[in-house]
Amino acid sequence: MICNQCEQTAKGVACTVTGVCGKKPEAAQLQDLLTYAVRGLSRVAYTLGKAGIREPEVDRFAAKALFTTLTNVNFDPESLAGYIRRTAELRENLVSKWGDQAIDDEWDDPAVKFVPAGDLQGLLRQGEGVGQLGFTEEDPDIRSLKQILVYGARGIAAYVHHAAVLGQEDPEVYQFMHRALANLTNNTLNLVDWLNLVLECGAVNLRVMELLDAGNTSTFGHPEPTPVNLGHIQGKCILVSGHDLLDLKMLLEQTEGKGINIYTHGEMLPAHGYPELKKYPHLVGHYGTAWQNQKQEFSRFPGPILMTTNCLQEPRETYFESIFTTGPVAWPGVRRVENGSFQPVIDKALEMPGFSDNQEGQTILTGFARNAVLSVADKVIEAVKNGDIKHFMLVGGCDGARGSRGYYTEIVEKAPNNTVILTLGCGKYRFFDRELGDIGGIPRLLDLGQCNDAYSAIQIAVALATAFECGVNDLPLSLVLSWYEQKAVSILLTLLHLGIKNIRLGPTLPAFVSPGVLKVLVDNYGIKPISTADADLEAILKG
Ligand code: SF4
Ligand code: SF3
Repeated sequence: MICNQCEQTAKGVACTVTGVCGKKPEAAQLQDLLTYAVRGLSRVAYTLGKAGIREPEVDRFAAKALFTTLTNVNFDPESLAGYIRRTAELRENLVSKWGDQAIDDEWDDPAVKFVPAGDLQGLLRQGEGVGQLGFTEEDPDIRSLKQILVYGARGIAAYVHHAAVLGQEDPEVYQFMHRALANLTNNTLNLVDWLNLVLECGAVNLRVMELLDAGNTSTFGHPEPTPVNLGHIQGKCILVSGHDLLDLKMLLEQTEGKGINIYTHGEMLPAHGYPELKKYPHLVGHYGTAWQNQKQEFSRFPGPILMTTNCLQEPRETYFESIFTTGPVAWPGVRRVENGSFQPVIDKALEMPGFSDNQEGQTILTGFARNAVLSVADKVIEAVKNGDIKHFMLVGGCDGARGSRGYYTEIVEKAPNNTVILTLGCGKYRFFDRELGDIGGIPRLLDLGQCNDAYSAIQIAVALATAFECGVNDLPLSLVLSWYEQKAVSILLTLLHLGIKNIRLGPTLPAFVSPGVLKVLVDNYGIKPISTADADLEAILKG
């Protein structure tokens, strides 16, 4: 196997024997084969799309299939084999329905004729044969750009799926997804074409984030600043992790009046700020600090755990029994919740002990999405003008296992009192419970939400730039980002598409960015790796 798509890749180069994430070679081969099969499907869908022919079922399935290839989402060979077969079937359906219109001869792609083997062993052999997309390309920079595009498209696919379940879709987004994959075998593209395609991926992701924002706010209302308790109360309980707010809403409805308390974990924390979710009195608090302590915290939680998407390590045996997954998340032996019926999770909660006592916990704040922040924009602008706020730092992105992620804790702790820290994503668990006080009533630590809420952060930056009559790059705002998996790649591409400069990125740089491509990013965007918290803070504050 060869996989290099995430931040924790072995030796900073590639996982070759087994994944640092726990992905076995079998799952890796099947994910490669699935991506190959989706490429074939996309080649056909792209051709039809150019003629104005769209098949929403194909579009949605392609996005979900790509989503399953993200880090930590699907390690289940049987599940992956099912996706592979369905992908080929959908492609064949398109070809038989639309005939000649489904195939153009602009360039060939053998994936268009891919026939899945009849059994798992056969699929594994096919997976080995196709290798990972982009690795066969000889030019290291084009290879790198192809990989960035595939990983960016995977990130887009995840956000597309989240937006689609909330009824927000745009055919143009699907068409780009198909075009991106279809072009992987187009040999007429040169380095500049590839660079443009990668930046376009960022532009399309901005549209997806906008759709997701519309889906979240129209379904759950605009987040409001909300205190969240980190303790627990006596009684039966369920822990919900991941990004899917609709799953949480359905679970809250189905547990109403059953004496079961619901706690958020990881990327679910911002759920507490949404009016249509916080109205449930049995959404009682937040438990756990994500990555570093996940194993211990999950083993100790006295109720079932619902994983609605990734951003977490695969389940370890100690708490295996109490885990349930939804959506595209599938791990071998772990039970899945299908069709929005959470009864198996509820039954498990009633069977497990629950918390035996009340524990008063610290209170933290969430819910500072664009509406909440912009409603006090006057106050913020005033504080900047009179010098009470000297600098904003967006310290956001992903969490992960690497010890050097302590940098993010340190830079937040050491930031002077006249700085405001904006955060989003699961990287906030490195500092989310720090008490940083406020500046004239404006909290110094503002939680904008999930990585899914990057649109909110962009809107806030754009509004500040408008207020100060300058560009976003001229604001007293620095971006200090942490990445882990492919959704972060798509967000980074969005920031580059917007022309955002001088981003600090860590804890390590992506293994799939070649020296040549890195040089382009450094020369044109001033992107830089994080160094030490002290040195970076000094440079940031010097401005
Ligand atoms: Fe390795 Fe990351 Fe790929 Fe897992 S997803 S196999 S850790 S590069
Ligand atoms: Fe990053 Fe997945 Fe959590 Fe969702 S993109 S923040 S790890």
